[in-house]
Amino acid sequence: MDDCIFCRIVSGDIPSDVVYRDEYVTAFRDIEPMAPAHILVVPNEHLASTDDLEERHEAAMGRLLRAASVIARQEGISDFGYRLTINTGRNANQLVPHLHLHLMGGRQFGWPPG
Ligand code: DGP
Repeated sequence: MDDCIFCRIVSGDIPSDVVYRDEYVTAFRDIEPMAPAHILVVPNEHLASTDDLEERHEAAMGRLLRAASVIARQEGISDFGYRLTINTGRNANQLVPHLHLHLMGGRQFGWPPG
């Protein structure tokens, strides 16, 4: 999608700090980090949110989670733990309408989330 910022990052049209890429997903550092490590993992195919998921996306979604685990090790945040978050829609404050998994680590998080 030409007007989707994350599609343009996936295609390399917009520069970003990419930390992982494969045939299903791309991961890059969040431009407004909320933790010492804050990475977004996105499907290469445009999907607005988890609300658009169909059976054919299961492989990509499996890879999304596995990539997060690989990147967490790569970033050295696995031992102390990390948070994975997907915001879907208005009540969850989803700002970018291209499904993305936040991988955050390097500090203690609170629970419940705000
Ligand atoms: P969400 O609220 O879940 O939709 O989070 C969107 C995140 O995307 C937010 O943490 C900031 C990040 N973001 C927005 N635009 C850009 C961008 O152009 N580049 C990068 N690297 N991150 C972006």
